[in-house]
Amino acid sequence: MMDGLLLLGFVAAVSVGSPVGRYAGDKVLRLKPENEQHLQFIRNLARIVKIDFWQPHSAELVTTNRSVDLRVTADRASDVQTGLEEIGLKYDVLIENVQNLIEKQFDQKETGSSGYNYEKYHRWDEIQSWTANIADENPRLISRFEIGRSYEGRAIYLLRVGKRTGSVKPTIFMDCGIHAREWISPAFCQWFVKEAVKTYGCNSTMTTLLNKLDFLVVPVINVDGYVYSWTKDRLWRKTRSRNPGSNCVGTDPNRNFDAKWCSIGASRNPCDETYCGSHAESEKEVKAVADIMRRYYAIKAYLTIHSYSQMCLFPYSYTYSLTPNYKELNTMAWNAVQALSSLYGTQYIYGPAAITIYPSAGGSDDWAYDLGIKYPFTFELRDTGKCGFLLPESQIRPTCEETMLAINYIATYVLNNPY
Ligand code: 9B3
Ligand code: ZN
Ligand code: ZN
Ligand code: ZN
Repeated sequence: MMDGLLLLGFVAAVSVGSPVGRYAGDKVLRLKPENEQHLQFIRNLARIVKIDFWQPHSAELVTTNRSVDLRVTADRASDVQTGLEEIGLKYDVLIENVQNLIEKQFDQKETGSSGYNYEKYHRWDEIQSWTANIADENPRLISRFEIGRSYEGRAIYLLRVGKRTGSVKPTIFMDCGIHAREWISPAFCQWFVKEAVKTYGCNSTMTTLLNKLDFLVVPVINVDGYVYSWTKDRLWRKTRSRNPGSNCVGTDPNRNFDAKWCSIGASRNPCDETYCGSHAESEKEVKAVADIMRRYYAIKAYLTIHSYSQMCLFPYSYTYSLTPNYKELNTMAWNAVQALSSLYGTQYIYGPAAITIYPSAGGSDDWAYDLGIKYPFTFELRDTGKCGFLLPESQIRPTCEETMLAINYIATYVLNNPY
């Protein structure tokens, strides 16, 4: 049997048509390649059929003994499954029908007047008004700034959260929504700000943190992508900037930072999910965040929230080399995941990103570290693939509650270890 070639007969087709039902019948499979033949099969698949890698994010990063999550379109699913079975490539079906899972999340009705519902995913216009309202209602703790505009002209907001003391405080920068489809991420940034204002003055940890530190929170960096994930394509990852000479849209903002830009684990092809852009910081959204971080001297820790995989990652991604403070970062990550799991037992893995998830350049955490911020962490929140990016709203609360423990641990560490 000519393994891998049996799919050659397929016509590569990009799914077009209305957003409604775009993913009807699509499956997410978790493949477990064990040998070179299996890898070859997956690479061929990527070439011939339009498949969407969920983890890792591109075909080149596929290796043996590491599982690969990918979405196959409905029309190809059974052929792909047959192919996998023929070459003995073991797999699980993580999601039977992607569209069904998507629709569950769009169906929910607003709860109405009882205030903002932090246990739902929200559209950008709602999040935007939320940033204004929470700042207006908590003037002693929160100020809102517009740090730039997206490619399509939307404002990118930064909330400064912390008791005003009149002097510069050690600061923790946290961003959410770099990747459009990772909806739990903006939900977490909102949860964090809500918890801060709700528990300030009652909870002693939060009170100390907000008295002595400032948090700079960007609830959604990639606003255009986020809007697009609500209106056109729930599984959109990148920005929405146009690429001259190509019909493909968008750059991966987490490959666009100026950290050994595009040297590994990123693509020069605008049609790929990990396209690194035309140059470092080509994306206005990335530039806006990088400019703030360059200007703001007091940033001691950088936290960036993604999903999914349940991981706490730290630099480097662009090299297998360890940072000089590797031991300290590793201990912090260990403690952070301990704290997180203490609530519901959710297990996280942790370590330098290159070995823990995959090597890739242009990421925000590596860039922050090289800028001189000693404590940068990427969190990949729930789950481990059962729903992936389509994490149900019922998991927003537990995910955010447990993640708060990890963030509070890191913030307390930063407070107690000045530099
Ligand atoms: C990727 C990079 Cl480049 C980094 N420096 N840190 C974490 C990651 C993983 C995320 C990504 O952008 O692929 C997970 Se969605
Ligand atoms: Zn809403
Ligand atoms: Zn991400
Ligand atoms: Zn991710």
